[in-house]
Amino acid sequence: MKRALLTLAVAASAAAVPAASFAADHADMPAMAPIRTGPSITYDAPAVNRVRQSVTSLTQDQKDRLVQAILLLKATPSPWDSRFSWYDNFVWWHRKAFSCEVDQAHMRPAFLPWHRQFIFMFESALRVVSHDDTITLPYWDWTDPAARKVIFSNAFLSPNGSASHHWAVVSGPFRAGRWHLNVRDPKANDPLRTTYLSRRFASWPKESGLPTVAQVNAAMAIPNYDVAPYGPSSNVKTSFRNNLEGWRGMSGMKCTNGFMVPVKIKGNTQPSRLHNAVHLWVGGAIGPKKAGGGGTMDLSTSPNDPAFWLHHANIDRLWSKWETTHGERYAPLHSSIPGQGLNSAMWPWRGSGLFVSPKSVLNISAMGYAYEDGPAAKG
Ligand SMILES: [Cu+2]
Repeated sequence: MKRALLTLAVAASAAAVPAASFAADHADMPAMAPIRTGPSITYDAPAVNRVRQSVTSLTQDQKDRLVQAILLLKATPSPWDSRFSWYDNFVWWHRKAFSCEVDQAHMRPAFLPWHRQFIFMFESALRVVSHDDTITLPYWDWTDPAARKVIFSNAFLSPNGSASHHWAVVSGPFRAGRWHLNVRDPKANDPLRTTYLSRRFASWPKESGLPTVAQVNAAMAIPNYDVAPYGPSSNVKTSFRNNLEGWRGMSGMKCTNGFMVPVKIKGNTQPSRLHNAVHLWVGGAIGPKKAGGGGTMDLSTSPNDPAFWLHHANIDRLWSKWETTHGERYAPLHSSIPGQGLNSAMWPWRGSGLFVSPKSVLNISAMGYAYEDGPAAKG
């Protein structure tokens, strides 16, 4: 039965491959439908502090409750946008953040604050749908091989994709037939447009694998939050943000097929690092190479892979450790690019009834959460 469902999914995606224009690609979702004013849940500091744990310190019961909450969020309508489930609304925001008209969450200074708010709201949503205030997002310390084994197992977020099933994930809670990708990338980014989760670990030939302790330490030692030109070409020896985000050998960015993409310096073959390297390690190389051909974690819709949240919890943890060492510093103070200045409103939360700027998320203790290996949140 499982096999039959999977075959259907593969056949459907193969049938969808014939050429379509960019406009047709984007016709799957309205371009910029207004997001309705937010739900009656608040994201103020809760009475009970949230402590985010390493995946290696979770009990099986905690893992089970997190998985159940994720599945429930996937089945609950979004309070902001009637086109989506609550889970899929997050995937859509992440995809839209890459579009040329929004262009706020990646390759720029707001990368860290934008994702801090993004995963905080996701964590809040899990707690709301499950009526379980003990749920917090665990983090994935990629330098610990034991963490990887915990995450990618049938007992938690499902294993690697299957070579004999087009790298579809075929077992565990997020297997094909049970976990369906509704919001997908446009075909220009994702020629396969599969409706199942795909992973092919460590398969990009020129990438270097999961981050090392030395790479993490080198990023953490940089005292400047970010430096001009505040993009993917910011010097990784002096820009903490760009070092941690993981761009290497880029000259800038440009709008291609409606999405902002980095531009490589000619002849540069430096592998991605840290944040970017982890996305590429999980998703891997799957589809036709010339079109990009990435697995789920490689795409603008990467939150379709539930490992996304654990990966970004670790990015957020490293940023908060950096803040403990170097202070709550952010740059630039002002920017003509939307969402990038210290006090700029970030998309899309203003449309959801929330004013969120980089400054408003600099202090995780004020937001009401902490990491188990960091300073405790103020009560
Ligand atoms: Cu992202």
